Amino acid sequence: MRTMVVVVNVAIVLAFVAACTPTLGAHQPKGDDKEHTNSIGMVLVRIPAGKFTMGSPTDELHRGAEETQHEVAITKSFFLGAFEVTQGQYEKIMGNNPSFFSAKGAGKQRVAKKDTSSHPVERVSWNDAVEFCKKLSAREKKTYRLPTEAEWEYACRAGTKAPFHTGGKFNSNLGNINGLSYSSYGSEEGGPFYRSTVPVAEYKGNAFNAFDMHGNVQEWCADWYGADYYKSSPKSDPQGPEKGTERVLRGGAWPSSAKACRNAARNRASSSPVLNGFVT
Ligand SMILES: [Ca+2]
Repeated sequence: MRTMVVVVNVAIVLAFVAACTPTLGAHQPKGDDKEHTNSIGMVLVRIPAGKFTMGSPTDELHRGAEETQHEVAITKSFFLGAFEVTQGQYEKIMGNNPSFFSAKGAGKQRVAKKDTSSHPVERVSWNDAVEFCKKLSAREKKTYRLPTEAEWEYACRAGTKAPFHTGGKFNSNLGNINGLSYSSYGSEEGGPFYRSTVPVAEYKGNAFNAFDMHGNVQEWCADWYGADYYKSSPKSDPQGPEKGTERVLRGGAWPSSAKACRNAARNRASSSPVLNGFVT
């Protein structure tokens, strides 16, 4: 069997439920080696090697100074979890479900009578996410790891240079984010605000067939966070700073404004306490 590097999105944050279906929504399975389904039903999509401009242009609305644009090459294709890791998948591997929005979670009244097994797992620390990958690797006899920050942005953009993989506008009709009108980007359009996670893949995926890259729950990356790292990072397959105090989180979450969910938007948190910096 050939060696395959498999990258998995593991999500953090918290949630509350809305209308949910236990299916994988808009996802359409693909054949051949573009997609892999593992023994616990995780679908992984092949992200091709390529080059892209990481970071945001200086005229991008609401950009951060740490988003310095630079050219990056991803030299090897890899498999990325098409969906955020679900509560059901996490429990199968780790034997517990730490999610706020679950039948036994602190937010259980908010998900009463809901099956949250297809919601993304949350309240997962970076250390927990790494442990999940380790245990899953042993079970599947393939290497699972968190994506690097560069791999994450490359996969999220899926060829787009705009602020979002959907283009220049984003609001809660396009992903599970804060639905108040001031939270939209590129327009004043509001939308639904579920104040919770929703099942994975309820919204259209990007050109790589990756879902919920903007919103629902934030996703841990492997890298230490470095605000100035982009100014000196290697051009090929950057792995993040050698040292740091916080790990990278990407993509924003259900309570986020669209600006925090941009392709280039960078967030970070301590790797062990689960909820540093986050509120329910
Ligand atoms: Ca997400």
